[in-house]
Amino acid sequence: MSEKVIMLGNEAIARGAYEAGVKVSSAYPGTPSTEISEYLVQYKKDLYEEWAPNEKVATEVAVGASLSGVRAMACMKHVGLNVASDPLYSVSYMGVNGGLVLMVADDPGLYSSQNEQDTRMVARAAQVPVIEPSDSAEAKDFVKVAFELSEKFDRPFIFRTTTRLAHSQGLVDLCEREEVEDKPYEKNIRKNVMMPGNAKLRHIEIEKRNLELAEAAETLSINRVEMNDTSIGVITSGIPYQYVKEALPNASVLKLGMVNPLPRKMIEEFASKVDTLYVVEELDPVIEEQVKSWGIKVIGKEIFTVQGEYSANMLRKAILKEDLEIKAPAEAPQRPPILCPGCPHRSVYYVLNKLKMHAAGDIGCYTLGAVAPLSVVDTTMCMGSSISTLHGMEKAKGKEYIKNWVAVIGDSTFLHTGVNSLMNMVYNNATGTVMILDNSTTGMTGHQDHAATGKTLQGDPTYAIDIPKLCRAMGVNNVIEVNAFDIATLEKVIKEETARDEVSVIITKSPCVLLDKSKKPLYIAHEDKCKKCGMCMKPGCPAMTRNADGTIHIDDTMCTGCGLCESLCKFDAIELVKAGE
Ligand SMILES: Cc1ncc(C[n+]2csc(CCOP(=O)(O)OP(=O)(O)O)c2C)c(N)n1
Repeated sequence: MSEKVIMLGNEAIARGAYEAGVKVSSAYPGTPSTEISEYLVQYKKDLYEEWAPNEKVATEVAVGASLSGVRAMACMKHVGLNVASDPLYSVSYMGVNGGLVLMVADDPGLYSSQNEQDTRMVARAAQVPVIEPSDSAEAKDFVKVAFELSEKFDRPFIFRTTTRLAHSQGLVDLCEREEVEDKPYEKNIRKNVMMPGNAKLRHIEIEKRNLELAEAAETLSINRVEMNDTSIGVITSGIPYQYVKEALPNASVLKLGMVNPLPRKMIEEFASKVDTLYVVEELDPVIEEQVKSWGIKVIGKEIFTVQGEYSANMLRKAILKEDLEIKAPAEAPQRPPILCPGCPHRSVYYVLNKLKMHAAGDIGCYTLGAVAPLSVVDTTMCMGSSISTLHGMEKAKGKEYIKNWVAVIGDSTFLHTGVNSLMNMVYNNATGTVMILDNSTTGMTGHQDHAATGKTLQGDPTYAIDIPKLCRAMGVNNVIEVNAFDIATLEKVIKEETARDEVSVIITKSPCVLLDKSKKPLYIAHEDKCKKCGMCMKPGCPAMTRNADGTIHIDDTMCTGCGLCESLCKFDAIELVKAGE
């Protein structure tokens, strides 16, 4: 008998992969995709899963596993697919042996991303088919469909989700794992060695396969028509399908489970049966533009936005012209992001701020060094970019120009793509100071291990890459390690290193405060000794507030006992009253 359970979208994808007989999964964390890999760990008896240093590596690992004959996958967020786009475009030509699926999560509404790009656009450019579920049940079941189609049509597939699906729950019907037999490895140089002569032929081949897949899309059960009242017809897919069903329960709907390639005949037929046709898709007009290119009259982005998430109310307003005040889908009180109390990044930024330094920033918790009162981070673009941005400035303006600049990068981000940029600095005789804010984890995405933490995704101990040694091995002569909370030493070292005419790396090593589960030290502020000078407030710790008379109060429910405020108080008004355990 089947078992029904409630699952998060990402949990359902992991379950789907297990049931589909996947044998290898490689991933790099990225909200909202991260939990797929974390849920996969429960199946480690049957399935190998790992964190790779970045998405390109993860994709190539999955390609290797597929070539060897097993079902394999790689997981990432939408911007991760950009990092993986080099293998993506080529494996699109190569095709697969064992089924190959990339799980890619988009983030309409930018809950936790640096841009709002639409993976379906990338997939179209790379000519990779895309499957998109609308709820947890489909998230699980469609994974199997993706693997079957991948093998049948010899194409890698993208399995696209969005934040709303990845992080909402739904009922799922559990099935047994399908034991998929490994396919024999076949040496096939024409298919798998992408040099021009072979790639030319493969391009012809995949154009053919795309047509075959588009033909098959006409009868795929995951593309379905729900015929109802014919005055309004809607073509939709993914999470927007749920909004359509809620706002327009009587409308006719063409629900697409495969969004690339599209079933043209099915769409034409559906269009011919309804009076007014809409395409409801979040982000880019991917379906809409294709449908319009076939001469079909359809309403889309003329009335719907290309930004953010949709909602049922938004559709009611746009289509039914109901007079509604549209609120954001989840209307929580505004809470700007802020570094946690006790975060080791705060003291680093405090010192940089004091020294009036600029930072070329990167992506991670430490991006919050851009926020007042620290306001040190001047740029943030994409993972690994801090070091190369600083390098570009130096090459443009000379070494004196960057003497009041540093690059700041986290440990996970350094291993992701920062390493290459540091290599570039050394190779090109650069000057400049790189600060690696090493908190021993991938903090921003929820504490995933990485190549320098000494633990694998499966929980096994492993060699921890030694970041200082790695920097020295690349030829950086000045590698200095400092405790992030030792602000006096930090100040001295930053002054010394930024004055050099060589590359230097300062590694501030202090674990993320949320990793430490021990009892915290307790500090109190003595109102009678407080001179209201505000020095202790400069780092912007959220555990510190001013009383009505201007003296300081430490909220002991928030304080983690890092001691930064105590080290800044010249009047002994802040006292350690109980040591940590
Ligand atoms: C290409 C890409 N992949 C993944 C992410 C998601 N992501 C944002 S920051 C980050 C790493 C943060 O870890 P670390 O550099 O160690 O800094 P911390 O947050 O711990 O301070 C990740 C994986 C992303 N934004 N871009």
